[in-house]
Amino acid sequence: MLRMVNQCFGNVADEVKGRQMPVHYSFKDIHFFSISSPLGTQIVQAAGAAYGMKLKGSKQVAMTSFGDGSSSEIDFHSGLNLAAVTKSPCIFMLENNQYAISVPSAKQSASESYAIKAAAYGMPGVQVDGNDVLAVYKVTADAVERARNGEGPTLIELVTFRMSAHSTSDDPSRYCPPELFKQWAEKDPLKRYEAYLLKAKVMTQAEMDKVAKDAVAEVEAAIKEAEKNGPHPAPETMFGDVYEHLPPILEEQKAAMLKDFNEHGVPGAH
Ligand SMILES: Cc1ncc(C[n+]2csc(CCOP(=O)(O)OP(=O)(O)O)c2C)c(N)n1
Ligand SMILES: [Mg+2]
Repeated sequence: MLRMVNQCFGNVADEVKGRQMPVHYSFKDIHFFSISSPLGTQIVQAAGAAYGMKLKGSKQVAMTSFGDGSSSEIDFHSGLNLAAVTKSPCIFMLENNQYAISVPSAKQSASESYAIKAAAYGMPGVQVDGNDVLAVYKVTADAVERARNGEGPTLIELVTFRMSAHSTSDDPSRYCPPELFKQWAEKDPLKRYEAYLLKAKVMTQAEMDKVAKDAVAEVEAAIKEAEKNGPHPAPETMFGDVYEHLPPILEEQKAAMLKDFNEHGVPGAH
């Protein structure tokens, strides 16, 4: 949790050194690769990684997720085609939450579903209720098994709804009928799963309340801890991680930037 909050803050302990937008988490040790701000980038990256896994003969599976909006990017075509033609162990999770910022699905795609697009690439396409935790688990587990058995990629369309704005600069009341929020509130996946767990006597209400309370406490503790870390990574870190030996032109730029920083503080602040 702390690692995630450090990334959101882009502080001195952020493992990606403040180079990514918030929620673009990346954890090398657990093979969790960041999403990308340019939509769809991760689709081709996942297909490439999956092909590499296949060539190495590993039993790993690459899984990537993206929104309905990314299905219109050329990366969607390139990634799905590459994975299918190479029969790579890749799972494409398309979160169809009905909107790409303000663009409704009907203006995004003329296909009868997103899942159906898989047929053209020669891979299975599965449409699932994205608000049903167990259904999502089942179709994902099946896709992992297919991938591990050498049967290639799967496209999974998770049908859901975006219950809030795309971002803080978005206002869904300008384009989204209010009754949709009411309808989809009834299908809240957490409430549904809680109801199932109660009915199946897997957990009691008190146990579930404790899980929810503990989760909030964990996030709050991580935020307090992350606030103790320095506000941003040292400016010279932006020159690292690309070259083993920095080329002279970049050495020059680094020296000029550090001189400026030492005289005026944070770049852009003067
Ligand atoms: C290549 C590219 N084009 C445009 C954008 C601007 N943009 C950011 S998010 C977004 C819509 C994404 O749709 P979706 O993934 O369905 O997101 P949702 O609104 O459901 O959160 C767009 C067009 C971008 N980030 N990258
Ligand atoms: Mg969307």
